[in-house]
Amino acid sequence: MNWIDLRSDTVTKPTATMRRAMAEAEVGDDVYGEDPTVNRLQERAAELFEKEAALFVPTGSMGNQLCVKLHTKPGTEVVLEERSHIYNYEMGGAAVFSGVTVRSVRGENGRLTKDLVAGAIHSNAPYYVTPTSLVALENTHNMAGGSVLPLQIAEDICEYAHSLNLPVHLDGARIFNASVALETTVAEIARPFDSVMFCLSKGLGAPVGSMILGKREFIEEAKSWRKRLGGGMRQVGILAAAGRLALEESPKLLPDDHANAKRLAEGVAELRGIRIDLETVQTNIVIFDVAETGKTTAQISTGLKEHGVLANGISAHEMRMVTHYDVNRDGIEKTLKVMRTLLHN
Ligand code: TLP
Repeated sequence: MNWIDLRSDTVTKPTATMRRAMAEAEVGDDVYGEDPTVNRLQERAAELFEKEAALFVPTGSMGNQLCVKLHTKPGTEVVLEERSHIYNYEMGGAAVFSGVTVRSVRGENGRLTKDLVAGAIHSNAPYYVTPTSLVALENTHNMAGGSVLPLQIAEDICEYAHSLNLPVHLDGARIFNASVALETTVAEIARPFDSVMFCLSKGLGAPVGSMILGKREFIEEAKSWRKRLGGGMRQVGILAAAGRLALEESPKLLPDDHANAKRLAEGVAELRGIRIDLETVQTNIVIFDVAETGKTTAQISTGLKEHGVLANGISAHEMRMVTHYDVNRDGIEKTLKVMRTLLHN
């Protein structure tokens, strides 16, 4: 079946051009630093993000966890948003690899502010209070519906944290979506942060891979930790070749994904029993509440699947649909038609 797969933008398949580039990639042993395709990707990412250096890593989770590890010491605390990926979907990695605890704060639409962060930070507190070692933000915020963190808010948080000598990490898994929505460059979004992680393998369509960016020394140390965790890869230029195309070509396609998400959101907003705040749909993620439809998300997922549409619940009453280049406008209209049938609208 030709599925309309809205479970995530991680399901995107590499394009024909990516596959060709992968087949033809010039490769070497990247543990020796000898893979020219990986080296070019890292140099290009650093240039694009205006950071000193970049490192190709297998996954976004590993990228985030490497940054948490390098910024913190065991027995300290990371301040982050309650629904953030680092906290909820990295399997306690921060506790396991870095020995840190987490202080989570709820931000409206996933947005932390300087005041919220300031209220959560322990700095210059008595010795028996768990000290904060890191602030971590997420832009776009996945579980807050792909919402965007405005530049000024990020800047204020970073300035405040830096005034206390605390580093700030950005989980920018979907930073290119943020850059489209904010109409600015990824370098501008990344500017106040000490480290940034972004994914090549989500809406940008590469089959595998994420990158972290920061100061040269930080990235050198990250390379050692990547190896220690078993992430030292060999002829990985095969993947970096797809990553390079994802980086250069795919951002141009993201506005279509955002327009499709908007259409999808407007369509579901018309259905009886569905609650959605259209203002929050700013990028490629649509989250809506089905509590008043009389159906659970599991029932809706099953119903959709019977009609060729894949979408997951993120709780008993909230569904998430993510648009990407493998679903076109017809797929969105078909999804809405199936939703109307399922909910008897
Ligand atoms: N997100 C996945 C799931 O893990 C939830 C998805 O389908 O959206 N940061 C953010 C903000 C993410 O959304 C994700 C993946 C990651 C990090 C981790 O990336 P990977 O899956 O490459 O480890």
